[in-house]
Amino acid sequence: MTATPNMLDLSAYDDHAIAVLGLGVSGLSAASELRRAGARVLPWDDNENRRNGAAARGLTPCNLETAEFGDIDMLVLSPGIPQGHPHTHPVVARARDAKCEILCDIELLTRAAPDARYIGITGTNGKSTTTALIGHILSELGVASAIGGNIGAPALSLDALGTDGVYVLELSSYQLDLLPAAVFDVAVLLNITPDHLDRHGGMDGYVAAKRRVFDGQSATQSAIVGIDDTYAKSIFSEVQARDLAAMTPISTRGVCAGGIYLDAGWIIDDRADNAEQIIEMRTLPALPGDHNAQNVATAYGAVTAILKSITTEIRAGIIASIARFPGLAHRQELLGTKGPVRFVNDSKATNAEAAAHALAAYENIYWIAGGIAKDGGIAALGPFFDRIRHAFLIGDAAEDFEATLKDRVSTTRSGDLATATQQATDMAAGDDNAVVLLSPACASFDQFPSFEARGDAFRTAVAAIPGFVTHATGGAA
Ligand code: UMA
Repeated sequence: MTATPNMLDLSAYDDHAIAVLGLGVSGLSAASELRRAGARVLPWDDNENRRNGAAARGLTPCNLETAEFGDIDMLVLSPGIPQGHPHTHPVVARARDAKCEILCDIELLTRAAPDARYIGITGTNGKSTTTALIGHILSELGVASAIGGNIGAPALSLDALGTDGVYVLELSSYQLDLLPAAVFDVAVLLNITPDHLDRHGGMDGYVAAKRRVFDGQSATQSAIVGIDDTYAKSIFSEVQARDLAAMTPISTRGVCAGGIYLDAGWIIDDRADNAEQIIEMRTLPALPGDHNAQNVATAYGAVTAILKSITTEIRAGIIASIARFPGLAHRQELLGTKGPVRFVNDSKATNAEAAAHALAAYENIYWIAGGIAKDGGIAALGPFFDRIRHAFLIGDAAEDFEATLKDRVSTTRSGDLATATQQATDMAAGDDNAVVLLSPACASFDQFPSFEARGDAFRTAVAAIPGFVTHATGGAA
């Protein structure tokens, strides 16, 4: 079957037998697109509802636990399916025994569009914001581009971009383990802290997966690496030993010779050894905090690395575009203001570690928190308690959080989000520099179907406050 202009050309897989295990977001998209291209797709999911959903789309399930892998060309594996730790999925074991290639949808994208250019972004934190920011800048510069991968849009759902197009792909450690041949023109590692350790058999496995973003790079590709943690810094040293086109260190801890860094509130570009001031972080209300300085410095580095030449006008365009970036919905999203009081939606903060970023980014915080707490609750947030003027507690965790905050932060058990929002607004009124912050440090499922629904409910509640003014650029995902 021939591809229409905007569709990826997967015709190379015409009549190939392709097993697809996992029929969630990425698997269903891959199975549908491969079938459209003429492949003989063998779709399977351990969840019967997912199988039925696929069947309703004309994808007839095939039990891969009994299929003959000797006759199958490749296995497209969903990233969430284990292939070593904490166990190996039996279908993966069968595919390996038959020497059947195992990969994910992102690898197929790179094979289907070999002439496009690719920016791959990984790291423990900040991947989504950096991916979205790079995509935003490229789009405002008029560069044909698309963002996808772990951020949400599955790789094979992206448009065909042509030779000069740029795919900006957020890569999880799971996906990096499923990219046998993909090489990124610009490979980005933001940072590494312990995460997903059960899936990688410990820290060494997790770091090894992250390192894969640089696999296959040579003299025509470049790398950008945050050097503020020991794991990423050590990878920087390893990759530096290769002869890449460019190698840029990123730091938010002051001067970083030859790199891009945060110093005295400014992002500085020292790649040409001239310490040029690029953008002042306080002019970016949608990107508060040092972690966002890392994201901005990295995005600036990635965009300037992928473009063929940077004129003064293009540089100015990049800087203006960063200033216009609205931020990601539900991630420290500035919703708007009422007088001097800012309202920030950080509903994505479903655990204490995520909430710590927001609490570190503001002072005079009127904090709305609670829901279903994770192990350890909010004990780890102690260093930020002095920034909290009052806590408005909702959901199942209210009692436990009140006990943790006792003697250090005054609290109100608000019960639900609408009540908490009203109470926080009333109390914050007249406090210059106040922030009403929804950063729950909890899952949402006791009161909402998802963190997105919780953030949307907060958006609705603040929009109804008399005198509330929506942030000019805020709100886009
Ligand atoms: N399944 C099985 N057997 C198993 C395990 C799962 O059949 O043993 C099936 C499930 O029943 C389900 C499907 O596999 O139907 C789920 O596949 P998946 O978990 O790989 O998820 P997708 O729905 O395909 O979404 C994936 C990413 N999910 C994961 O990596 C876990 C999404 O990242 C990504 O946005 C999407 O592809 C599009 O590219 C989400 C994520 O949570 C946001 N990522 C993790 C993170 O950010 O920490 C890594």
